[in-house]
Amino acid sequence: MAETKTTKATAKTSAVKLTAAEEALKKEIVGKVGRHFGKVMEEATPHMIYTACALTVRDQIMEKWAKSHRQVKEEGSKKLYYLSFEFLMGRLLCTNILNLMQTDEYQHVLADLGYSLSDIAELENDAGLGNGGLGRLAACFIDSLTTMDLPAYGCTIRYEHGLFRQKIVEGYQTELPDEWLEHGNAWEISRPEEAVKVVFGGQVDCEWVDGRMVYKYRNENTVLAMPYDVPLVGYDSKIVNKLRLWSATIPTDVDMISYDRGTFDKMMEAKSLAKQISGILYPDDTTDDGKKLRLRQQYFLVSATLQWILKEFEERNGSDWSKLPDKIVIHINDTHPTLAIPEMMRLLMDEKGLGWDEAWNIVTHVFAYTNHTVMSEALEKWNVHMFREIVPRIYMIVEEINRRLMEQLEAVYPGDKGKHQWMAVIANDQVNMANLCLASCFAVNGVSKLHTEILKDDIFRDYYVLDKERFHAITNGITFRRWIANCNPELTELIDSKIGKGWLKNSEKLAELAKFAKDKDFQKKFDDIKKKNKVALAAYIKEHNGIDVNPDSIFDVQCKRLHEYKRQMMNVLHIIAEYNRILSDSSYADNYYPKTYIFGAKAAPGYVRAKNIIKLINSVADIINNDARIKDKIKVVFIENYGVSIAEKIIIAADVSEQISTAGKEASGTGNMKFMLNGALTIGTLDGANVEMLEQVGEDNIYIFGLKADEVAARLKYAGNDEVKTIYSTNTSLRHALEMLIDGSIVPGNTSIFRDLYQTLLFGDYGYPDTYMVLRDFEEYMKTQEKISADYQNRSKWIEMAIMNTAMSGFFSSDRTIDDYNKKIWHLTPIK
Ligand code: 26V
Repeated sequence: MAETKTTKATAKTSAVKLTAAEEALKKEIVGKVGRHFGKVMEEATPHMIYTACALTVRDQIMEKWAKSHRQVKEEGSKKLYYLSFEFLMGRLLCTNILNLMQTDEYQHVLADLGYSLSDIAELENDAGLGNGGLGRLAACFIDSLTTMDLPAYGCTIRYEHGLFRQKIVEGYQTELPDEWLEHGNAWEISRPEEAVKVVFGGQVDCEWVDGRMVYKYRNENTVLAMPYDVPLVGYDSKIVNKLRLWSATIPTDVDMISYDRGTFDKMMEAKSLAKQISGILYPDDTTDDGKKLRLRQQYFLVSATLQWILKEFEERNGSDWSKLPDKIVIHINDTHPTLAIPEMMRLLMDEKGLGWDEAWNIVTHVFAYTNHTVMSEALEKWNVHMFREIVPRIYMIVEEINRRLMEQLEAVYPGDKGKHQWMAVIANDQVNMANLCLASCFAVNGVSKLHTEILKDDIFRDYYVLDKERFHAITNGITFRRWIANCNPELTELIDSKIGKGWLKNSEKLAELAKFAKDKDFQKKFDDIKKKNKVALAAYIKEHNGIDVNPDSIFDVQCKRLHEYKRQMMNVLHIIAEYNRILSDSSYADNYYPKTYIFGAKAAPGYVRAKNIIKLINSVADIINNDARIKDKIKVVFIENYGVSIAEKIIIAADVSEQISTAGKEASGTGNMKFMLNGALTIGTLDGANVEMLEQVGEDNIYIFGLKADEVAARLKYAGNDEVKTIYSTNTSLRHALEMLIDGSIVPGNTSIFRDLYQTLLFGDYGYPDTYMVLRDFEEYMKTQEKISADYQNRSKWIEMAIMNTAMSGFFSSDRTIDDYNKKIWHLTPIK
């Protein structure tokens, strides 16, 4: 539910005289309220006003759409299909209005009607169809593709419930369903005429018919994939692209009346299957049923999308399938949509009549794959028996892909069974999805320089050695339209006033801001905006957490998924250590500059330890925030239900951005870029895109600490317990903080609640302690934090550094990322 559901219309305060165009827009909005809801303005609820506004925006997009559609067709443009299980779009009203360049108009008209655009926009539920970085990246990409006039479609599932809504109850995360569709979705258009059938399970019989193998299904289950299209406009651009959301339902070509009992039961089964398939994002996969559901979701998305892609191609280009790689490119966003590869083989062979070699030659020139994580638990593998049960025909194809791959590997590495197994698509009774991508895609990429090096040197090394050319390093980016123009309009205006407006589309131009970094007048304006954003966040915290925070304190923020490798744990241990020192060392206390530590994080529902870390953060917050001896010098705040919209409020108010993952583990990070763009200083390890942030901004403007990726790897290979033992015995403040986890001082009297956290740091899960180097990096982290506190007090210097961060963040625009993908992989042409 949107956070400010209770928002009432604000009084008619800031009305200005409307222009003729604005009067026309006002009439449109009033007309929509009447026609859509049968209400006059006086009776309309703010929700109705929101929907009316959204519909006027949609009308404008639809007009552009028809034209853009015609043009793409006439130009015969190559198209990108970006397949992703996650699209974390957030709210669309303000970004669409911004992209249509009509923010002022809507603001004026709504003010005239007695509302504020920002209040109305808050009523939209976030489209939270994603979990983390990979999903938000997909959303940034589609904005950049559209802004750059490149023809592209995002494809995903229209989950009835997106990622769970997080509610903190007594410090613990609880998960509630995300009801994002409760008021409908004003942006989508259903396309029942384009629905397709997707077939699961059953048995497959092979028959020779007219000299050709035909595959027939028995006892299969069929669901209908219903598409919903969300048209998307770019910033000041011509093309209209779309996000296609597939929803599962039951086929309608069945005659309910004549159903006998068996058929009826089967239909009810299909109905329940359909409901589950587009029910929720990431069902719990700790059970077999959960795993099966995920696999069905994967096949559902790719089968529906591929049928649509081939139909579109055929309508435009006829059935010369060899032209497919010239006309389309399909991007696989992490391994979740990998079944698209065998599904295309199936469609080309079984439905279009191509032979294996012909089909394989096409398929291996159409798909590109991005890896987004090196964490082994996220590298998908499916049990062969389950796979065969859910998608029997696809399994036959995967088996054949593997058989041919093994023949090739035997030719290259004769007798090297170990290597064959490691590279196999099917091994140890499992289907290895990353290897299926590596065996089939014409391009493979990592999402930062360091991450790509790790793919090449380590996890995908054997495939890299065989064909180096197809590996690319493409550093992630963020769309500046959402992550500064939309969420930080005052800073955007200030930048415009200095360097003109072009930088929102031509991000390298931001560097021109560097020459104002020392300018006192500019510094003051820059800092005033940060302060205003901090005051607004403090008000949000007061309203939602009931905690008073001091806007003059350092806002130190760590907002991201909760995972041990991201090391929220190190941050908390450091807070405990600071707290202890304030209590025990009066000169430290007197000189301590006030800090507000802000966290936001969702933990995967089955990740018990991550959820325990959330409880720890909240418990530490309770202790410190309520300890009068601390005199409000430290405040700890956990912001509930972190997602795109709340991120927009937090990031613009941050002074310090925590990017402290264990080096080598964070593929890129994109939050880091959002903070940098909005003038926060990073405290971070040499991990993911932090490495490139350092390159851009220079070492004087970023706080780097900790072990490097190769040092971490060396420790994970060889080191024993000695290092950890030494740290434990010599670093007293760390030891004291660790002991507090188990001595009952954090949740008074409870000595067991955080024992697992203590245990894993000091002794490890398999006898190997401190897997994520929390203890090894602690000392340097603490010293770096001390330096930050000192530097922050030199206001002019700090603001200069903050400005330099904004100025040097141009490289991290997703427009640059998309340009890289396009030059290296996709080769699309902008529409004329
Ligand atoms: C993790 C989980 C855990 C909970 C259950 C569902 C689920 C599904 C997928 C994953 C893998 C996470 C993939 C991901 O989001 N990776 C992030 O991708 C970003 C964009 O490239 C990158 O900046 C981040 O470093 C990387 O963690």
